Amino acid sequence: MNAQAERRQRGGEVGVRALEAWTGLQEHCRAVEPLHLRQLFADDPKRGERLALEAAGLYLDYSKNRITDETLRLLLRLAEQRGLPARIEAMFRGEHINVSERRAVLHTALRAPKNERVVTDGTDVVPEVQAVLERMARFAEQVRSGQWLGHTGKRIRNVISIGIGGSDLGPVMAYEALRFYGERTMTFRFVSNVDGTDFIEATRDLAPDETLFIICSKTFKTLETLTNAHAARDWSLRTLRDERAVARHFVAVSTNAEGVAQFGIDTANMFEFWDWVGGRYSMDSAIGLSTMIAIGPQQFRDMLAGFHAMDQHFRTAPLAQNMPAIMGLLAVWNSNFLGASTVAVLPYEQYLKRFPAYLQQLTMESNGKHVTGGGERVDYDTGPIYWGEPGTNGQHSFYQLIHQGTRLIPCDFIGFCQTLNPLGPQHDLLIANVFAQSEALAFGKSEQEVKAEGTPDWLVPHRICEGNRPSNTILAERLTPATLGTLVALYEHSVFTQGVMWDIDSFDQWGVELGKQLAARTAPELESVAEPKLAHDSSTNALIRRYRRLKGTGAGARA
Ligand code: G6Q
Repeated sequence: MNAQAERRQRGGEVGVRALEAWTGLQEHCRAVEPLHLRQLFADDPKRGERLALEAAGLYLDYSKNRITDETLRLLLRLAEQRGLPARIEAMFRGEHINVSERRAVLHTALRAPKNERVVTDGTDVVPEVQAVLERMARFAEQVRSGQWLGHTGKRIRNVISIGIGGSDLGPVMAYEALRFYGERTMTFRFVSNVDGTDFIEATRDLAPDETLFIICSKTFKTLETLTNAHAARDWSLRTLRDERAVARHFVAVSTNAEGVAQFGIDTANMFEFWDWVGGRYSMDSAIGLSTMIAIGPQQFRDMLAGFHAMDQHFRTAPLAQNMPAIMGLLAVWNSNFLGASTVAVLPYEQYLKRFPAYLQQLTMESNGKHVTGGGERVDYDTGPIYWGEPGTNGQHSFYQLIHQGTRLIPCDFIGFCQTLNPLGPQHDLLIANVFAQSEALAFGKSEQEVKAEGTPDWLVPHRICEGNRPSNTILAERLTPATLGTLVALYEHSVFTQGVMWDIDSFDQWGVELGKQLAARTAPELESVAEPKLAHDSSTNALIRRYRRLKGTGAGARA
């Protein structure tokens, strides 16, 4: 029997749930559950201003959460008992906080100013980071200015970034988010899926002699990326008909120089990053090369400065005024104490249309864990499910369930005070919807109000909105490269805070690794001409046989 099971048998809780702050929150939750946000706001006319924070240009209104001052006190106590300040320092100082991979977690060094020292394993990593940034900048300028020519002497007009997961979602999201600032004379596309459609559709209208591929892969071993990279090479060489063309049309971003060379890309055309940068934390490393080509080196630096501003705030602000810490603690409250199993992220900004998808990886790959850092099975829920869509579109579909369904779904509303594309009354209408939605979710529509509108009795229950549905509202002045950096860093550190509360390793991803291995075993069974000997479960065996038969290679295919 392991230590955890033994303790359970003795009737004791383990780890996190045994903390006095955790049990205090459980107890306190019973007092909060009957409280309605209507009452909480009525009792404290200043609540909306009091429960709000400003940091690095972002404003967070968290007053529409189902909390009291006592909730906050207990959550902050939990953060203290879980040692959050020391954990923050350990991360920034390059300690090996990614325990299962025995690595430092230093995405914060990617945006540290030139004069800062960040030492891990005896090396100051800032000079290396800056050197790569400078190489990226030189290359990006050459491509943008037309100095970097393709094999036939034509300028590069198209950039296709090939990668998947952490080597794709950040660049796609950032490209879309910063499109307003991007080079409009160039075309940027992203290929991630091993489904051939992704590659074919991304390239069908492009000329190979004007197209640059950036192959992004930390390991340079990922099946999808390498398969797409080979397809790209074939596509280029079919037209360019000269191996030497690879040097002008392919660059790589990786930690694996050997793998890059083996693929046939000159390592002089490789932009490096390091094992202490996790895939989902890498959009501000060389993985962001496509972003830098799109918006230019200076604006990329502005984005890094935005990240850094939030890093500084997270590292130095007292917990009670610490925006990522508060957001992370509220997420723990909503999920572990109020029982919410999902969070909706609702950006009211069309340019952030890929932000929810980006956050899904950041949050769910980081905190979708079932054991503690020490390897014990947790006996509480960890990372909730993140999802979302840009507003106002979602209002005409899934918001119904948020307003009147039986499940509690905390929402993060994100809005900007200035639009990048003024058009009549549209921006005011957009933002009016942010405020109206969070208001309606919090306060609802009571029976009395519904009746006062002359609603017939039989219809009243259908029209009642109970309210008391929690939300955060994040407001910024304007979407800029810096704001984007600040916003991403806010979520990164909120995720970290949650991981610390749950005592899990937010920086490994063994589930993803399993997926990578399984496909590698099954692919040859689908491809082989000879009938393979299948040793899977009966469901998988039957699916494989059916697929082989219908694709025309399996037993009886021609029968
Ligand atoms: C991210 C994960 C995962 C990874 C991809 C791509 O944190 O580790 O999404 O980014 O599997 O891996 P490579 O960059 O090694 O190709």
